[in-house]
Amino acid sequence: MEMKLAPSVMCCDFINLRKDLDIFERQGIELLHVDIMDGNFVPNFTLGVDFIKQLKKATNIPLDIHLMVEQPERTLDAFPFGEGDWVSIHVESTKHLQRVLAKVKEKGAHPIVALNPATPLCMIEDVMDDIDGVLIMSVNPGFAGQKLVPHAIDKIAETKKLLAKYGREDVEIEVDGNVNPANAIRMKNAGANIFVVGTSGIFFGDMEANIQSFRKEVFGG
Ligand code: S6P
Ligand code: MG
Repeated sequence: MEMKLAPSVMCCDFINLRKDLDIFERQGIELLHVDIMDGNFVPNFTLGVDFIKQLKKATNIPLDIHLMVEQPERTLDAFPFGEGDWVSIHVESTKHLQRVLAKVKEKGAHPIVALNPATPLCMIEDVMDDIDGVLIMSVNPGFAGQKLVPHAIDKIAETKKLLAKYGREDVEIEVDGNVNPANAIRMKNAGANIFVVGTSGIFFGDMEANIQSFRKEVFGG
């Protein structure tokens, strides 16, 4: 499975966003992780529809849109995603999970089913045919800069097993929250291949050097 690095755009310097995007493009970043929060599903607000529209004009890097909103079926059509993009839908956010995941697929994007730390893995068993990815939250969503919920590592390993049980070894496993190199090595060994990196992974000091050393330390190249 291809290893993918997905910097969390909410951690960027918005006043100098072009500078960060240039670094991501130079470093061959695979996905841009875009956190959408509605102040309801999580107690915070972050990026929105207009921001994504501008981001799409500014870069060709595919987006990884993480929807932390109640009832995403009500607002999904407003988001300009398509071919090559990834969209995460939280199990806890909708009564109509299958329908929302299918809609993401219909729009040409890769559907990912996302789980909060306290949500059991069995909740995804009935949408196995509808997903290209599983997002295991390794912190409770809402804020950058939090500490790893340790159970997330075992949950990644359980996800890997569950996917194999359903013959879905092609489904990618993403992790989000406190993905520093040391945690990421454990996450990778457990089966993750998409790594959302924020304040603990790359957004400090020399970001470009941090991306390079993360790849080397965690991906081995
Ligand atoms: C959190 C959000 C994440 C953060 C990321 C930041 O609710 O979904 O994508 O931006 O966790 O990384 P870090 O290293 O600060 O935890
Ligand atoms: Mg996120």
